[in-house]
Amino acid sequence: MNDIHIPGAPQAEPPAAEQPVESRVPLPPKQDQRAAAPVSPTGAEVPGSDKARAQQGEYLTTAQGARVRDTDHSLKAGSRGPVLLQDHHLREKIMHFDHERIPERVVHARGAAAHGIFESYGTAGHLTQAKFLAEKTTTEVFTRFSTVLGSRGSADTVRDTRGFSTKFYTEEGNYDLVGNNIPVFFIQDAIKFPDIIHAGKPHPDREIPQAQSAHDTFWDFVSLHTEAQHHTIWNMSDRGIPRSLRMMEGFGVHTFRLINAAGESSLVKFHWKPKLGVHSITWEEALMTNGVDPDFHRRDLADAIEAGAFPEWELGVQVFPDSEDQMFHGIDLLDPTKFVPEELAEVQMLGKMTLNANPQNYFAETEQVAFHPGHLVPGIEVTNDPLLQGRLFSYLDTQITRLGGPNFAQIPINRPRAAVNDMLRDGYHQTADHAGVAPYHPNSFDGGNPYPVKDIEESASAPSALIDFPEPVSASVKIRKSPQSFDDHYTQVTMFYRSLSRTEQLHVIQAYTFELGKCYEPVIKERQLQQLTHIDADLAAGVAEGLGLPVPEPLQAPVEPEVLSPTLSQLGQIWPIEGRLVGVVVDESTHVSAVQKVRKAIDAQDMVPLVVAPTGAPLSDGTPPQRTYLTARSIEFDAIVFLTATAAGAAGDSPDGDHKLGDPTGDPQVDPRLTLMAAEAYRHGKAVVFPDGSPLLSASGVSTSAPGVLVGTPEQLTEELFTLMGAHRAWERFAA
Ligand code: HDE
Repeated sequence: MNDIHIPGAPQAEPPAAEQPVESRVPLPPKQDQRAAAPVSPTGAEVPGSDKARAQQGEYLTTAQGARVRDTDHSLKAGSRGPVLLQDHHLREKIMHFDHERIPERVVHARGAAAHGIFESYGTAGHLTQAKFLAEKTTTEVFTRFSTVLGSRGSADTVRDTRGFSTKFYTEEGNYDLVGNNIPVFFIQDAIKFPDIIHAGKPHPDREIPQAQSAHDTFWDFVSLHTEAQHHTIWNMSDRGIPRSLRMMEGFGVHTFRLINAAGESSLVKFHWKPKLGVHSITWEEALMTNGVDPDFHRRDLADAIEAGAFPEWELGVQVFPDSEDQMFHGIDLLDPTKFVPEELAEVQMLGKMTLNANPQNYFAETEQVAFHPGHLVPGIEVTNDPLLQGRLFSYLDTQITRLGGPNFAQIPINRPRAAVNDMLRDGYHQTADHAGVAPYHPNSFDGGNPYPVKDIEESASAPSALIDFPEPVSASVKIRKSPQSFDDHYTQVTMFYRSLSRTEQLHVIQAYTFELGKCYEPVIKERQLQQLTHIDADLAAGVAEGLGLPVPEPLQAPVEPEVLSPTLSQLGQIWPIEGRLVGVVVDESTHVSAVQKVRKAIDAQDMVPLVVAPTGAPLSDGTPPQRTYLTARSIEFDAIVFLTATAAGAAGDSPDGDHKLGDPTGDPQVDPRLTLMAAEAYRHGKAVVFPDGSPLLSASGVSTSAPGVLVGTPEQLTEELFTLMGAHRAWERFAA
């Protein structure tokens, strides 16, 4: 019964059991994968080059193309003799291997990416002349998601901000929207970026902890540098532990300027809205996931795309008049620690992004992609946000070290689909073979080419070109200072906390308590508690109680926010469930017909059923289990259907083979691994289905009357299960 495609197969064709001994045409790439587009370093289309640039040959060669007879033995003076220096193949192979790694990104090192398309609704013409937004067009994109603090090999479900960067390969040049899943930032001025990152990264002496903010230096910085409190509370909220990269919002964070064909300017903030809604996991689940499946988000994205459940986001903007003071409802639009609640300015949708292909090669695409907020197209401009201004320097500069020189725009994934006539020449890793003798302007040798637009056309019909918007700059003095309007560090933090549901507020309290509980220095905890008293008394009291510390007297009382923003809450709606994972747990007593019925019902919802069986042996109809009681853990599943009438383990299983079996609690007749799975899914708020009278219920202590617990004939309960899953979790299970 292999009728349901389970994502995650490593190859297009299963490998042969024996080592092949005849050369053959290489396997095609997997159906769900796509490489960077086959364009030349100067943006020209190169027919057929997609095939040509992959290694196609049936015979192993050296880097110079000479066929190799043997790659398993070095050339030696006799079979027991020393290795000969003349073995070019050996030296070339090892030399290249020695240099396979490049420096990881100093921030956002761990990432996962996908190719896709952006379809604009053609509704933005009144705002911008950028063609990919103003007209109804389709533009290819490449999107990379990331965590911020961890190294490239760190785990996915850490508590952190997520990067959300999209490269639009527009006909007017590449446009990069380099954002995060949180709409505000830690700092107001780029000059503080090394400080916040040094504070968040592992301690320089022992290089721990990895990929975490739960340590003294992070809390030292944010409790002293109070503008960081806003971003920090978002991190402490459920936004810091997303269920999936597919279930995150994205934000441009800064205010940008759009300019329309009439030269009129508007200020905007960019938003990505996920079709699947914004969802998170619980903190305990996140911690477990980091051990059980550190690649959880990366796998989830790739599997969903492979399964055809293509993730989608709508791109929208909040629009503000480009007024002289650049304020909106008292919010300074140049302050990146503030956002504008959607209740004050609705998000106007401009188009939709669909991620529909996985990268063909992680290094070539996901690792080598180079984003930059300064990669703009005509009609999109930056503002004077001091954080954004600093970024405009950093992203070019960082690639010199990371990608080894100034020609990183020529790496296939970074190549524009527009003609490139940049007159930039030579340098490390130059792959273009430039013709002409006059790479300078003006010239009279190469026919004067290439021309800046202004030198040949000044008319309205001139080709589009980047715009330097003539924004007035008031007479001023050189000064190292932020404007006074950047001074309020707490009101929006209070607004954020009070806009959350009680369930979410309790998660925030738990998160602060956990993180501060991991700090060693009492003064750090006390100082941060003091900060919390400026945000909300209930929050400060909750955290102080968990830490066992007295609540400090607030130095300034929290300011009652003028508006709350209920759209900040993730709870209370029903969302699509496609691409989610459902565990289907079987035991010796399970009828295969029930398994097939449940699998089909799940598959029909574009979700993935993963069969969990006592061992890896196929079921009686040949269906292969995807997990066993040994390999499965509840964290992988959004919901679990137990088809286990007895829930007894397989004969002969012993704690020597799986220590989970040695759990002395529960019912001795029930396999402790199923008890554990049921109890975990229950306490993580997941929907769970049990057969009538299953001893698993009492063994795991799950109450049949609890919200989200379904008991009966599992095959008949799938519709009810799917409805529950649409709400993501049964949070009301824990309502006080
Ligand atoms: Fe970045 N950031 N950043 N950042 N950032 C980088 O660029 C930097 C900031 C963001 O998937 C680096 O190519 C400075 C805000 C994302 O490849 C580096 C400042 C936002 C990514 C850099 C900021 C971001 C980066 C490291 C303060 C959200 C990953 C490697 C002024 C709006 C992009 C690289 C990818 C990456 C510098 C602040 C988002 C060092 C100096 C605010 C999503 O250049």
